[in-house]
Amino acid sequence: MLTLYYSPGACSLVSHIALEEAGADYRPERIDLAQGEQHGEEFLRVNPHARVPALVTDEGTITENVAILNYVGDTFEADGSVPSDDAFARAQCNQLLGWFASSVHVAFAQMFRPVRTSPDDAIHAGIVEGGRAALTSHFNELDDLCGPGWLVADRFTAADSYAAVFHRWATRAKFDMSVYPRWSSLVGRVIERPAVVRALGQEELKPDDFA
Ligand SMILES: N[C@@H](CCC(=O)N[C@@H](CS)C(=O)NCC(=O)O)C(=O)O
Repeated sequence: MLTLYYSPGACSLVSHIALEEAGADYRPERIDLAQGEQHGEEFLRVNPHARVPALVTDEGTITENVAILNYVGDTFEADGSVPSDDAFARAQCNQLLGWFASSVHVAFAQMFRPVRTSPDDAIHAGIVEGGRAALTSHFNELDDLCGPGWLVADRFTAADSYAAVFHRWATRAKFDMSVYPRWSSLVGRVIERPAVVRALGQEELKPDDFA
């Protein structure tokens, strides 16, 4: 039995969708980030980095979305995670996940939480502005990568659901999403998948949030 620690709408939604796509037997365990539950003793025993997602398996705990998604891909060989049957598709997917986790996600954090870059309030506006500028460049690149199908080898992978999570965050951060029609249409295809609808339901999120 697996346990997924997640927070509604956080990057953990990507792992949540992967488990639903795989038909895995797992228990979703909600962590309230706004209430600081990630810093509580109980959760720090699960993930000392105080972050979701974390996946508890019979063999031990896996943290970091990219590691969880590779584990789910290898274990279940289903759509929605990382391809396990094609070395090039696997590399393409991990290439996108690596970029998303190490650059795009980090630019969102810079914009949402400038205090983590510097405790000096006086320079927060500049840090936020830098995050927004980096995101604008990432978004343009992402929109260019989107075609009529999926991001990787015409199969639904975690790269597509990660792109949908970013789309929701960007919408909430009041970016003008009308300038990213290809990315928006990819998100439309992601959110109509039955497994995605189930994961959103468990997190009490509405598909409209992604529009
Ligand atoms: N590198 C980690 C980042 C995980 C992460 O930053 N998760 C956020 C939610 S999207 C979190 O738990 N934030 C809690 C906090 O910042 O206190 C991964 O890719 O899994």
